[in-house]
Amino acid sequence: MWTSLRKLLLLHVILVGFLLANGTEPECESGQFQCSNGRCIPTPWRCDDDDDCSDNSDEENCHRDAHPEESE
Ligand SMILES: [Ca+2]
Repeated sequence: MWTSLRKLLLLHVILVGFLLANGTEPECESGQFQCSNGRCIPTPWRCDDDDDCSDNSDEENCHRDAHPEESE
């Protein structure tokens, strides 16, 4: 009885630790860009003239040299 309780407690600690590790650090994986609102998008989506972050942060600080066909 005591051992099963300890097992349950250990499982609980592992589960909570897992959830905390995932919940408190919203870092993006490699190859992803993190928006100002914490959302992760694939890096190629950055500076593609499409608001993927919903706050347009992926379209900020872009060097607009990639569209030579656009008329000024
Ligand atoms: Ca975009």
